[in-house]
Amino acid sequence: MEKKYELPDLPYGYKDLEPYISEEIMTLHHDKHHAGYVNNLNMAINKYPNLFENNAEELIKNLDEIPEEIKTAVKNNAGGHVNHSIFWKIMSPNSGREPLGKLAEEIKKQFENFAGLQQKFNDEGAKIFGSGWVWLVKNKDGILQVMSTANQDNPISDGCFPILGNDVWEHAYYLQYKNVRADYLKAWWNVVNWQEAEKRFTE
Ligand code: MN3
Repeated sequence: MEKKYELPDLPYGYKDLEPYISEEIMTLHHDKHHAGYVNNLNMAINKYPNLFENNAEELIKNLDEIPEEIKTAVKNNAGGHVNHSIFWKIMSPNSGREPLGKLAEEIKKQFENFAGLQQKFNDEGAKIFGSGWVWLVKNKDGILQVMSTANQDNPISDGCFPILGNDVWEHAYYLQYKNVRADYLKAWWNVVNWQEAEKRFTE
């Protein structure tokens, strides 16, 4: 079987985000969950190998062009691959703890201050029923906005560009935070990679 899509390495060690995200969670999350999305995506696309020309972002931007037989598999697994590839990069053991540069200015403009963004983002993340993601995106008009998506959907399917995203599937936090998703959402800010966020915002 051709294997076009590949699991990226974590840009830091499995235990480097402790105490906020445990080594056990990071290991399972990357090596089992993300790897599963990549494998399932390769299996689906292998039925229509001409689609291997598309990177995973292109697949989920153009779901209308995916054959019906594999559309759901592509939506879920290309979405899972894209979402997690972003997620690992926008976290870091050297967080900086505060937004930087142009992004920091824009956060002030849209949310009054950093705390305003955190509040809105955490509320949105807490509200998600079942599995999904909470995002800070640049919307179609270039304005910062907090939004959520269900399952492995990504804002780029709605024409928005994700700056930050937090995974609120139970596999992302349950082993450490149990049912208290709100504590995970709060702790997560300690590992946000603000340099990467600024890069995404200005690119
Ligand atoms: Mn996940």
